[in-house]
Amino acid sequence: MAIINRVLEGSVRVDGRDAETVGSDEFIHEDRPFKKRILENQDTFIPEVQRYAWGGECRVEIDMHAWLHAKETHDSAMHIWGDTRFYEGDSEDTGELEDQEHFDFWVPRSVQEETPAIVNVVDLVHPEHVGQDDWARVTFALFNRKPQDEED
Ligand SMILES: [Ca+2]
Ligand SMILES: [Ca+2]
Ligand SMILES: [Ca+2]
Repeated sequence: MAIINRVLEGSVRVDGRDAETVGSDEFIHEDRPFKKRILENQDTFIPEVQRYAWGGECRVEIDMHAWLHAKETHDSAMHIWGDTRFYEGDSEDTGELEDQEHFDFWVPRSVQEETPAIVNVVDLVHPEHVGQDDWARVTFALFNRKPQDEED
């Protein structure tokens, strides 16, 4: 039996602010591309989009899963879900969890080249002092494409 698969492709971007009481705030604007073959009816963990750190004190972690549904029942739509976590502490490796949000959305088959990406936004915030919030925004921009033969 042929193995059915599609390619989940696009980017996961993190924008955020590390607020400072002394000196300027520090920002992240990091857009990471990725491309992953997803097999039908199989939980696929996507580790490429996991960790974004900045400013010496802030970090966002993303755990992301994909499930490709059958063409017959769901027209090969992908279900994407996972968790985002926002840490702020005395280093970028801190264990101080300030906020977390679950995400859960679908990426239908991108039928043509010009089909726009499916965009899903997750906001995280660490209310520190008035007007001095640390925050992060995770933006998923994804396509569900047919694999090309040359891909592995
Ligand atoms: Ca800070
Ligand atoms: Ca800092
Ligand atoms: Ca903290």
